[in-house]
Amino acid sequence: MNWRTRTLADKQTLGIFSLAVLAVLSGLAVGLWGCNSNSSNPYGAAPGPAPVPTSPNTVLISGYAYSPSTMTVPKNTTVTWKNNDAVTHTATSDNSAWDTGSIVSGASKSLTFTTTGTFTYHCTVHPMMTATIIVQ
Ligand SMILES: [Cu+2]
Repeated sequence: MNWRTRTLADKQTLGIFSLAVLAVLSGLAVGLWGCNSNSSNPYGAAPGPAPVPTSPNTVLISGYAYSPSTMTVPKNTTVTWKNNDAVTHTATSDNSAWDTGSIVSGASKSLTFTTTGTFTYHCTVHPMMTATIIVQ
């Protein structure tokens, strides 16, 4: 009677031990799978460079030049000049119809064009800087 009981007890112990081993092994397997899953997780990848925002009605002043040198916009469009140079510039209509005035380094000035026409303009500080706004 005693040996049977002990054998049964041993079997139960072995059974519990086996279950524990299985549990640990499956835990390891899940852990490894989890690690692999994390390392290949596309959401963990470093984000790419942020897209450069485009300003459709902006004239960039850089290197003593307006860019674009010719811009065509619909009537009532607000055009912005952004000065990326280290010196002050202006955007001044050749016929004196409009003038941004001084745009210091890093600053922007905006004008709204309410009449159609082709406007050549220049920088009063650097008259060799010229460009054109076409308002349709
Ligand atoms: Cu200038």
